[in-house]
Amino acid sequence: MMILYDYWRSSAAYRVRIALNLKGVSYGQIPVDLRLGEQSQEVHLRRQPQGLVPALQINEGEFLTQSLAILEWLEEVRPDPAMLPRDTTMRAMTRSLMNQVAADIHPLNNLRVLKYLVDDLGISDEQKTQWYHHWIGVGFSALEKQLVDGPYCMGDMLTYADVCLVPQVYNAYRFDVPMDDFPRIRAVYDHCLTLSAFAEAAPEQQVGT
Ligand SMILES: N[C@@H](CCC(=O)N[C@@H](CS)C(=O)NCC(=O)O)C(=O)O
Repeated sequence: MMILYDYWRSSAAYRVRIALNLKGVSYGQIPVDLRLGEQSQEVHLRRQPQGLVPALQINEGEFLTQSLAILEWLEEVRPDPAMLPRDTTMRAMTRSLMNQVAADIHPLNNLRVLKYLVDDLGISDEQKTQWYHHWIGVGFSALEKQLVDGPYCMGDMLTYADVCLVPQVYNAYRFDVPMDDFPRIRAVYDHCLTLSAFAEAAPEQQVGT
């Protein structure tokens, strides 16, 4: 059985939990407590040399890292149900949305970045919140313009774009980002949470919360 090394509030791990559920893969979970710094311990660095979650153990001693790489791998080994459109243009557009969340929005607001801003550069908690809200606002404003009529990011088809978006929206709510200007994003989020694959992957449903 595959084992996901994750943390309940990690949005990168949340993406992988949703994808595993959608693909119908049963998996075990081992929490890596980011609050306690377990991600930087030697034992975890052997799984994920960057000191991040998630890491997915697919065989004894064999780990996959980087949530988008894991999503793509799952699509290859478990093509049904498809999480990327068949049409090559739509596929590229889906991957663009995935990358906007995972490569442009999320890294700026990751724990280690926020910690560095506070601990090393000495910004206040208020400035940290301002930073967080700013970069979510920039990213979501652009995303909002690209979403077509729902219920999903890509219209009728549930895709990995939704799998990436939902955890980021969860995080935005957690940090009290004003969401009034993003009705399409909110609609996708609300709809996805009605699906069991998303609901069961939610942070509050994980052990060690
Ligand atoms: N690009 C990576 C990002 C992984 C990542 O940043 N994980 C965060 C949690 S969402 C983490 O482990 N942070 C630990 C830290 O910042 O020390 C992926 O998609 O897997």
